[in-house]
Amino acid sequence: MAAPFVDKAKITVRSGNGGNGAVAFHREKYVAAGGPDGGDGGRGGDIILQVDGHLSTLMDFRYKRKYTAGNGMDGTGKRCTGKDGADLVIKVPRGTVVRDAETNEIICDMSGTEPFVLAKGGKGGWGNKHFATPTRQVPNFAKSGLPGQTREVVLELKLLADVGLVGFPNVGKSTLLSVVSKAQPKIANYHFTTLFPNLGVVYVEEGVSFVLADIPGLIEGASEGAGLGHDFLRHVDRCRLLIHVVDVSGSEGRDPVADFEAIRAELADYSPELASRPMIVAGNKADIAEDRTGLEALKAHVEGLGMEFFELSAAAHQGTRELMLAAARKLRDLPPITVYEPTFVERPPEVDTSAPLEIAHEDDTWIVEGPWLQRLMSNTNFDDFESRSWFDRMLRQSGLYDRLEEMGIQDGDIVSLYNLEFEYQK
Ligand SMILES: Nc1nc2c(ncn2[C@@H]2O[C@H](COP(=O)(O)OP(=O)(O)OP(=O)(O)O)[C@@H](O)[C@H]2O)c(=O)[nH]1
Ligand SMILES: [Mg+2]
Repeated sequence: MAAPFVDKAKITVRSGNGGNGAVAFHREKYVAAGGPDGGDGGRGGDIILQVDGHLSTLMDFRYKRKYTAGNGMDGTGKRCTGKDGADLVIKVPRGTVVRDAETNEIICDMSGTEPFVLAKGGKGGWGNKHFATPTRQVPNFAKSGLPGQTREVVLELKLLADVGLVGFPNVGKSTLLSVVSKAQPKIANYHFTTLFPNLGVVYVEEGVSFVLADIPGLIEGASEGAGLGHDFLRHVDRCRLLIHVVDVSGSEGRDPVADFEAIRAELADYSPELASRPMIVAGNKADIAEDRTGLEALKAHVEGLGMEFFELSAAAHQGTRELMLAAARKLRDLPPITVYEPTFVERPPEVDTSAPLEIAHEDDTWIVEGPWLQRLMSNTNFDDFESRSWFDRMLRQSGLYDRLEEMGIQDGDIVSLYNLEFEYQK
C-alpha cells in the first residue's frame, strides 16, 4: 500500500539543559593555594527546523512525536568547559507552517532555505573560575546550568504552488496536470481517484514556468466533511491563481453552471479569501459534449463575472496550451506565493514563586538558587528591557529581597543568580 499522506501533526520538542559549572582549585606541587579553576558547563543543544526538499509529507511525525536535543556536560577542573549538548535538526517538507499548539499562532513558515531555531538550549552554568574578585579569592560556589525549553507545536503542510486546480471529482483535473507537466498522477473514470495532492512543473517557454497543484475533488458539503472534506484546500491556500475545472460534457447529467457555483460556495465556506482568489475557468471534456448548451451557458456565466473561460479537452490535449499560456500571462501580474508572517508572541510563562529559594552567603556574595528561579531565568531574555523588568518584578514579588534584608545584605553586596550577578541597591 502507498504511504499515507499526512499533512498535519502535533509534536513536542525539548531543547537541552545547560551543564553545571564546576568548583575546583588549581593544584600544583609546591604551590600552596591555587586559584579557582572550575570550568563552565556546556550549552544545551537547540532544536532546529530545516527544510528537506526530498520530503513531501509529515508522515514521519505520525510515528515520532517527541524530539529532545542533547544536554550540556558539566564543567570540570583545570578550567575545562563541559561539552555542548548536540543540536537536534528536525527535517520538514517545504511549506510546513509551524504553529503554537495552545494559541494556534504562527511561529514560522518553513518555505525558504533558512534553518529556524524552534527551542534554544539552556545556557551552561559558570564555574568558580569566574567568581574570583579581590574580596572573594576562594569562591566555593559555581552555577547550575539553565534548563532547556519545552514546546508543543502543530506542523501543517501547505504546499507551495503558483496555480491550484479545483473542481468536482472526475472532471479531469489530474488528466490536465499529466498533460501539461511531467507529473504522473493516478487517472481513472471514477470519483475520488486522487487522494492526495500532486505537484507538477509547467514549462511554458524559455524562462517561464510555474508550479501546478492538483488536489482531490470537492463536492457539495465538503466544508461539513462530505467526500474527502475540504482539508486539502489548505494546499491551494498559497496559490496565486486557481484553475477551476468543470465538466461541460453533460456525460454525468450535471449542469455546468450549477457545478461551478457549488464549488465556489465550498471555497467561500472554507475561506472567503480563497473564494476571491483570481480564477480561470476551464470547461473540460468538450470533445464528448453531446450539445454545446451547457458549455455556452457556463462560458456566458463566467465571462459575465469577468473571468476568463477556456474550452478544453484535456485527454485529447486540446486547448491545454492556450490555458497554460493564459495562466502564465495572469501570473505575471500577480503577487508572489504567500509566505505566512509569524504571529506568535512569546508570553512570560506562569511561574509559581512561592517555594522558598536557597540562599548561601560567602563574604559579600549572596548566592541564590532554586528550581523556579532557574525556570524564570531560562525564560527571560536579558537583552530585552520588558523581559528584564518582568524578571525583576517576579523577584520582588517573590519576597526574595525582603529575605535578603532580613539576613543582613548590605548595599553594594553582590547578588549571584546563575549566570547573572548584580550589585544590591536598596
Ligand atoms: N472524453 C474525455 N475524457 C476525459 C477528459 N479529461 C479527462 N477525461 C477522463 O475523465 C476521467 C477522470 O479524469 P481524472 O483526471 O482522473 O479526473 P479528476 O478530476 O482528477 O478526478 P478526481 O481525482 O477523482 O477528483 C478519466 O477517465 C479521464 O480519462 C477529456 O477531456 N475528454
Ligand atoms: Mg484526480
